[in-house]
Amino acid sequence: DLAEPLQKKFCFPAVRECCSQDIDHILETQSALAVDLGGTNLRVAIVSMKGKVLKKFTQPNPKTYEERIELILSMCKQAIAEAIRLNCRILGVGVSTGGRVNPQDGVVLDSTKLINEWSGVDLRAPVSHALHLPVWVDNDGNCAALAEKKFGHGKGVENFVTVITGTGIGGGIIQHGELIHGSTFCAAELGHIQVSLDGPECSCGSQGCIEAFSSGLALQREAKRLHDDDVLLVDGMSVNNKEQVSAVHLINAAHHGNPKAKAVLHTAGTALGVGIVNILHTVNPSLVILSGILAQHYEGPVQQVIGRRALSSTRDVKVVTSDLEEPALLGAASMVLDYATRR
Ligand code: BMX
Ligand code: MG
Ligand code: CA
Ligand code: ZN
Repeated sequence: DLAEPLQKKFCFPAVRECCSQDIDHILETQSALAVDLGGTNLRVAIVSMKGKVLKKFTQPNPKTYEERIELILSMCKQAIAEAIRLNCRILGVGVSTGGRVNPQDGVVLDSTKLINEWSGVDLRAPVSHALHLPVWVDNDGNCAALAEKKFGHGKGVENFVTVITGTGIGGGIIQHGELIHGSTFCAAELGHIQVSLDGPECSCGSQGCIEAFSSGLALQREAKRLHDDDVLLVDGMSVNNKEQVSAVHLINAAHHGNPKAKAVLHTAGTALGVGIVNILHTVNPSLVILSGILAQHYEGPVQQVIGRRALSSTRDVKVVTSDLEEPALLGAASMVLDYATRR
């Protein structure tokens, strides 16, 4: 064996196999910047290869294009400084955003009024120019599906759907292991599945969408309505002056036995369930993953509606609540991590 005498002669360290500790180290230090633009917040995070959120920054999503771009860049710069401090190597930036996105071009095509001044926006160019990093962009619900596929209940599942409830309702569809984007990048806008011919107005301009019945904003609207009529709060509940009435108050009131709040939640759960039955009859997934703040409250009602209304061939579908803390952010990161480590 020639290696050993040569090593001694030239004093170079023994070439050793990459051990599991090295791999752990790489998985911890190779990271992505993830950005999530929602109806309420703008979030930027450092996400490791293993899907750990190492650091997260949150601000309200600004109302104008200029302020929003400026804040994205300044928060990313702050995150990059933090990444250097944490000894993380940033491989690129993944952006998850509400609205229809052309991921090939990194452009937001159009948006509902949940995000103002956010149509025909090239996100890739300004972000990559300012940060000197490659940039990937997709719709937030689609990103949530990517996160479930890489880190969550969707691992190894060929056909599944995810529905994420936040300010609005986002969706993502994995068919044969891949996201579907559709002919004009508007596939899987699951929040705008319509379950009523009239029904409440939606932020998209239509009415009767599941987002108008079951989103955080919809529940807040109903909570405010009940509060204005003085029938929201029951014994043991209060809303102080500074705090806004929100979906959380509605859920609390329902748990405290308020029949009006219970009725609102029942309608919300049924609307979502009917919407999901329509999804089952369109793409026939084997798994539906619910995520976001309201997922736990909706799991039972959705299963009940499926039991009563879905065609029998689709009824074996599993409905689960996500165990990921931040699906949209993790999915944004996964676009970077999957690409950057492709061989
Ligand atoms: C809206 C729509 C979707 C998005 C969903 C969830 C816009 C700006 N948004 O239906 O594209 O997936 O909201 O968004 O058109 P969030 O605000 O709840 O995160
Ligand atoms: Mg969101
Ligand atoms: Ca989507
Ligand atoms: Zn709508």
